Amino acid sequence: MRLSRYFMPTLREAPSDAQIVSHQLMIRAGMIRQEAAGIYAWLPLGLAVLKKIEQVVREEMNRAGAVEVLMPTLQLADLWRESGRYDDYGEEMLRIKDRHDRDLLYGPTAEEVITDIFRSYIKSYKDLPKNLYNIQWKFRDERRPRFGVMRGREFLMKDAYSFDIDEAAARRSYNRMFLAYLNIFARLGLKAIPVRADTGPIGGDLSHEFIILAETGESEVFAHRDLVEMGAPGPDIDWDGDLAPLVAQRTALYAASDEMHDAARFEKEVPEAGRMSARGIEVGHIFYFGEKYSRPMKAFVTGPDGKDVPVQMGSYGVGVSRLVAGIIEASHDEAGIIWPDSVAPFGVVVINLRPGDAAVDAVAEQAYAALSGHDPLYDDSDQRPGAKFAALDLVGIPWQLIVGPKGVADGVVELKRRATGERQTLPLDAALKAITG
Ligand code: 5CA
Repeated sequence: MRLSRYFMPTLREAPSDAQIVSHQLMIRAGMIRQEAAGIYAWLPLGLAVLKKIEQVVREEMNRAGAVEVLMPTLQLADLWRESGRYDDYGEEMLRIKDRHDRDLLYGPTAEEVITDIFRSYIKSYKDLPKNLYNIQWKFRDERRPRFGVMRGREFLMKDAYSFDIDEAAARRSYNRMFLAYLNIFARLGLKAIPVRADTGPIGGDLSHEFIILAETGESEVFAHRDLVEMGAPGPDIDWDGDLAPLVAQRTALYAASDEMHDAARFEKEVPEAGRMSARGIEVGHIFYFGEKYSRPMKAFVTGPDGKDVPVQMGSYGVGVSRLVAGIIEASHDEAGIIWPDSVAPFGVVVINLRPGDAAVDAVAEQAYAALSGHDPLYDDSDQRPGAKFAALDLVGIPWQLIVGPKGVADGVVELKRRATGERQTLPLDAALKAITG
């Protein structure tokens, strides 16, 4: 992509209502634009990151055996009347009437819709287990939308739903998601702590939140330090095997969000040096709630003994748009964003310091072409070098390959790694090799 044709409206100053660093940087980098309170347009750079995160989430869900669907944003109120949640959900639900005076709503989550889909097709234990997910916009009319896309009203969520014949099988599905979540967050360069959590309006008796540490987070977590240091299980585990030990290894160590925190237990179970309390951002939340929706909505399956039983369900959410902000909170410096390679909007930017100079143009174009497999941005704009460097540090592309007249005369370019600030002067071939590995 040539910067001269792209749309990357960077700003020198953040608006005064942007209180946290991710919100400030997302606005300054030209990633999002607020259209109404808690409702954002995603500009090209923001959209590129959002799509990358979405893809990481999708790959890890598929690996864990989940299957993608796409449900509508608008849902029938009648489905929510069946589950009993239509009235309970309260003012966070955006209620809409169509031209026939039918009650619709903009989905804040999709347990009812997926249960309706499930019950229309699946009648036997032989077709279980199933895990269906979608990555779709949700709307919650939050009382206090704030911090940009961190707490929006319209936001992108990955929501998965598991269906099993009995509780033991449902726990296996829960464990699969628990471990898949750790892998997702690790691939995004994040350290996520699974903590016991309250189930709120989703319901159920077993639930974990996944929290990444950040001072600006809205949640408070209390945890054993060893859990924070424990790595993700990695992709190569046996997804159909017994995952309980891997989960138990992690759930054995104390970790709780503020609503579930038990100070006495914390002090008893965790030696003083191992106690950690910190603020964090909830980026995922998983629930096991059994029959809460299947019983009232009559999603029954026939078991091996010929008896019909309500299917056992769980649901599993990831805040995809929130993660864009969460990653920035975890990875930035005074100059701007530092994207992990896995979600960077571009892999590399080729910076032409003197567009119009035939020799410099030739080298820059050659570099741009050679990097075509690495999502390159080509800064061919005629801004002064200082302004280019400031804007490109701000948007956080992992590699900067700088082509200027002096270097070209000497047969070299400059290569800068955004994360460390490390710079090297080297021949173009060597620079390309460093980037492409
Ligand atoms: N049905 C379940 C799981 S699919 C559910 O809705 N869970 S949830 O309410 O915890 O939301 C899942 C994730 O969406 C949260 O962990 C959070 O990361 C994200 N999320 C929730 N509300 C917002 C919001 N207002 N803005 C941005 N992200 C949000």
